[in-house]
Amino acid sequence: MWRLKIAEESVGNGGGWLRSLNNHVGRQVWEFCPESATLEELSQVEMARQNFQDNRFQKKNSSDLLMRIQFAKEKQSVNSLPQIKLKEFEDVEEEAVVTTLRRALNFYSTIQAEDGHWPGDYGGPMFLLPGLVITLYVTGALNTVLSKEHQYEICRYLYNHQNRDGGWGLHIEGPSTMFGSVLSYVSLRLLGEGAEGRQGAVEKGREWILEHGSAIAITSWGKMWLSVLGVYEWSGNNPLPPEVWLCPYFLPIHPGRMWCHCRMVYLPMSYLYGKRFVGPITPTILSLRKELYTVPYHEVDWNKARNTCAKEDLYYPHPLVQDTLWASLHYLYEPVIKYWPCKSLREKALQTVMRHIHYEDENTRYICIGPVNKVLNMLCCWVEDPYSESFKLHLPRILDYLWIAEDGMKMQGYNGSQLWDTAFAVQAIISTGLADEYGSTLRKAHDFIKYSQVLEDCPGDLNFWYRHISKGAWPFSTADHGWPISDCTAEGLKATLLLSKLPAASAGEPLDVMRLYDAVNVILSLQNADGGFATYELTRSYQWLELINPAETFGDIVIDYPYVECTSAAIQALASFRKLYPEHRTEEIQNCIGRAVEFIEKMQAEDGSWYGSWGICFSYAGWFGIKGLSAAGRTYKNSSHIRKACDFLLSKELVTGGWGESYLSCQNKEYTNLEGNRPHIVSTSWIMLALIEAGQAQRDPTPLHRAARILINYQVEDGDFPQQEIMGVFNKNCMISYSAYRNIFPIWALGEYHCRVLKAP
Ligand code: LAN
Repeated sequence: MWRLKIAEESVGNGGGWLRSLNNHVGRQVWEFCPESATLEELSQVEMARQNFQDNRFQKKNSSDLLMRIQFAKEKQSVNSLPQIKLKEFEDVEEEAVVTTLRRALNFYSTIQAEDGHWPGDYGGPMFLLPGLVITLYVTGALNTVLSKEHQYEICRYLYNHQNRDGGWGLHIEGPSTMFGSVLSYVSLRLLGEGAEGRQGAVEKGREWILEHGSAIAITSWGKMWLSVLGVYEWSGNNPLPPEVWLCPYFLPIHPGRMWCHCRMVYLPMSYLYGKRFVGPITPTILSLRKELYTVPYHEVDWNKARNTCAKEDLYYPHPLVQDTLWASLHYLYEPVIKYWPCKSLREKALQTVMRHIHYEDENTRYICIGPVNKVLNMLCCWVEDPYSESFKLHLPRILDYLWIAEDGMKMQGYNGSQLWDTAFAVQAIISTGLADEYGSTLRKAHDFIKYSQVLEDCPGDLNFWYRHISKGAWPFSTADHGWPISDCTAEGLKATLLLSKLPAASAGEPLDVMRLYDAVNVILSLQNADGGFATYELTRSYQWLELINPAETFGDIVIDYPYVECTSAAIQALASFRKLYPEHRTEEIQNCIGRAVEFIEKMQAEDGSWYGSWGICFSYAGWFGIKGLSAAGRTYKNSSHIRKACDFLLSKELVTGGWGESYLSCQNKEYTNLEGNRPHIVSTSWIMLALIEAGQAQRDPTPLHRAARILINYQVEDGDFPQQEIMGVFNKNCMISYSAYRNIFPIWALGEYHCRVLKAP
C-alpha cells in the first residue's frame, strides 16, 4: 500500500544525502509499504483505480483519491452533518450555507497534514515523467531509484492517459501531440513494456507516431531528449551554444535576462548539446531506432528534421528570423567551435555552465526550480562525473516530484504547491466567519507559513548569479525550494496578516514584524517600471525576444512578463499591510499601489475582461483584476474598469446559473464554455468572489444566489467537492492540476456569500 509521508527525512534517503533548512517542513513523498493496509482500504483503492480506468476518456483528471482515502482512515473522520440539496428555484437560506460550509471545513481539515499544509496532486503535464525515465535509463539508475512498484504505477499512469486515437497529449486533457506521444511511448518501452504493450496499446501508440510524421516531427525539447537517449542525432537539433553564457550582460539576449524557468532549462540543455552527450546504446535503443521512424535510421535526413514539427504540436511556430539564426549557427558557428583554438572557448563555456548548474542545485537543496531542470541538472552532474557527490545529492529529491493517485504515478509540475494552497486555504477559512471553530487547523497552517518563509538571500554576488533578493519572500512550495515569487510572497503576507488579527489563542502567535517588513521589501523590489509585477524577478529584457522562443509548444517563455495576477496580489498585500502598519515605508507603498493600479487598468481589454496566465483564464484573471482594483479603493461607483469587468463576467453566466470556463480559453484567448455548457465549481467560485467584491449583492444578488445553489448542490456526501476539468495553466498552452482548488474556492466563495451577501446590511 502506498503511504504519503510528510516532512520526513528518511524516505529515499538511504545514503543520507538529503539536506534541509527547516526539518523538511512541506516535503511530501510517497512510499510503498507492503503490509500497512487493511483489506477495506485496499479494496477502496482498487475501486478508485478501476473507476478511473473505466471512465478515463470522459474524466481525465484524477480526484487525488489515494491521499484522501489515507487521511480519512488515519483521522477516522465522519461528517455527521446532513448533506444539503436545494431545488431549482429554492431560496438559499443561511442555514443551508453554514451547514455546507461546516461540512466542507470538517472535511478539508481532515486532509491537512500534520505540518500544517495541504498536500495534493500537482500533475497534469505529460512531458515531465519521460525526462525522468530517460535520465534514469541513461545513467543506469532506473532500477535503483525506482522500485518495481514505482515503475508499475508509472506505466499505469502512461496507459491511463493514452488518448483513444493511440497518441498522448501535452497534458492530460489535451489532444494527441508528437511531443507527448513519442516521449510516453519511449518511456513505456524503457520501463520494459514490449513493442505491443498491454492489449496492443504500445503498438497503437507507435501507429499514431508513424502516421503523424514519425519522431522526426517531435518538438525541439523532444529532439533534445531523444538525442540524449541515442534514438535521434544531435545534428538534427538546432544549436544551443553554451557560449551565450559568456556574452556581456548588456546584450538583450543574455540568458541572465531571461525568465528564470527558461534560463534554467536551457542552461543544462546547452551543456548536453555542447558535449553532444549520448547514453549507452543498448538493444532497446537499437530497437527504438527502428520503431520510431518510417525509414531506416541511417537514412533519416537530420538536417531537414531540425526544423520539422508536427502540426499537432505547433502552438508557437518559429518565425523566419529564428530559423535564419539557427541555420547560421548550425552551418557557420558549430563547425568552427570544434577546432583549436575555438575549442577552448567551448571548454570554458561548459565549465561556466556547470558552475551555474551547481549553484542552482545547492541553493534549492537539489530540488531545483522545476521538474525539467531538476532532471536535466541531475543528468549534467552525472555526465560531468558519474561518481560525483552532486549526483548522489540529486537522487533523494526525485521523490519530491512524484505523486500517486488513482490514475497512477506521475511527475508533478513543481515539488508541490504547498505554500500557495495553504495561503489561500487560510484566507478561505477566515472568510467564512467560522474561524473560531477551526482554531487548531489555522494554528497549524500558521506554523507552516512561518516555517516556509525564505530567510536569506542566495549566497555570493547576486548579480553574478543573476539572482534577485529572496530574504523575506515566500516560495510556491517549500522553503527548501526557496525561489522567491512575487504573488506567493503577497499571498503569504496576506494570510499572515489575517492570522495576526485573530486572537493568538485560536490562531497562534503572530509573525515577528521584522519578517513582515522583509516581505514588503521583496514585494516593493519586484515592481517594474510599467507598474506591473512579473513572477520571480523583474522583467529584464524586451518582448521581441519572444521571436527566438524555440519551444514550439509554449508561448511567452523567454522573458518574465508582468501579469495582472501577480500585480493584483501585490496591491492586495500592500494594502492590507498598510492598514496595520501605516508608518512603514508609507510613501513607497502608496506609490507602488498607484502605479500597479494603472498597470491593471491598462491591461484590461475593451470588453472588460482580463486574460489570465496561471488559472483558467478569464474567470481567474477577472477575480484578480477586480480584487486588485478594489483593494486600492476602487469601487463599482468610482471605477469604470470595475463596471466593465462586472458586465463582462455577468455576460458569461450560464442559463443554468454559475460559470464553467474551459481550458480552451487560454489557448484561444477567447472565453469558451466547457462542453455542454456545464458549470465548473472553481470558475463559478472565482467569478462569485469577483462579483461580491464589486458589490453585486447591493445591485442584484440573483446571479450570486444561483451560483451559491450550484456550489451547495455539488458538494458530495463526505463534505468534499468533485474534481472537474483541469483549472491551471502555464505558458498559454499547457494545463496543470490544482487539486486543492475544488475545496478552497467553494469554501471561500460560500464564505463571502455568507458574510457579505446573506448577512449584508
Ligand atoms: C508555476 C506555478 C506557480 C505559478 C503562480 C505562483 C500560481 C503564478 O501566479 C506565477 C507563476 C507560477 C510561479 C508558475 C510559473 C510556471 C511554472 C513554474 C508553474 C506553472 C509550475 C510549472 C511551470 C514550469 C514552467 C513547468 C516547467 C515547464 C517549462 C516550460 C520550463
